[in-house]
Amino acid sequence: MTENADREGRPVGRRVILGILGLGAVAVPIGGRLQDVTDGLLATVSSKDPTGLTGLLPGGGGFRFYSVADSIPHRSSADYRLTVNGLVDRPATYTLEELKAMPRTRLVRDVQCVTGWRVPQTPFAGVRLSHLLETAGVKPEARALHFTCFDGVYTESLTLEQARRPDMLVAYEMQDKPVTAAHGGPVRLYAAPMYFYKSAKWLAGITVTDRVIPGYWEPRGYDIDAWVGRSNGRDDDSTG
Ligand SMILES: Nc1nc2c(c(=O)[nH]1)N[C@H]1C(S)=C(S)[C@@H](COP(=O)(O)O)O[C@H]1N2
Ligand SMILES: [Mo]
Repeated sequence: MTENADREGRPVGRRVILGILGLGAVAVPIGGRLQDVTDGLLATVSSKDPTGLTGLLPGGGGFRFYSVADSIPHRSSADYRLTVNGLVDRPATYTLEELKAMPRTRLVRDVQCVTGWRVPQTPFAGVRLSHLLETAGVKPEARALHFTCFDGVYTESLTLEQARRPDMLVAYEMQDKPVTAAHGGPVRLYAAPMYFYKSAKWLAGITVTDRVIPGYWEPRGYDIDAWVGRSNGRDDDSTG
């Protein structure tokens, strides 16, 4: 398979999704063994979409699959860990069970990708970022959060003030089911009031920092403060 470049000239790996399209099956070889992709990564591959490698997820009610990495990273529920560190009094690493034992929040909001597609009224459940921050004890000089992913590539950021909002979740359920590997499971971020690129999939680490470290897409042209309807050129209604 060839590597394609999108319209801004960045290389986008397409081997995996094209392999999946070729297979037309719900099991794909990743890391040398077959793994279930319950969503079934079929249908379209858009070369015009600047936010990466995409494919429609048929069972997903209009969701598209996005990954800037070449493959779907996979971590079992048992092996999953989330690290919270940086400018905190009590750095910690949590298992999925430990996250599920924390106060649970379920939100039903619209999912809005910056490229235009939208999935209305999607349930997400998990633990509030604010709860994890309170548990960790944020130091006075802290200003922001830096998120890392176990795809080894993607990163995101929020200011501390944004992260403390009640609609910012570390989510382990999406559409009232465990977050699938394709959707970033076992655990992804869900930044409800922001464009979906803020909702980092395959979440591995939260580092509290003294300044915003722009995320993956942000040096590539998207706003750091990604409020739906108020950023990425939407302020002046120039792009609808
Ligand atoms: N790790 C990681 N997280 C990511 C992305 C990505 O490429 N890698 N893409 C973002 C973008 S642009 C969107 S629209 C959503 C897509 O989530 P979905 O694949 O569950 O539809 O994930 C966001 N989080
Ligand atoms: Mo997106």
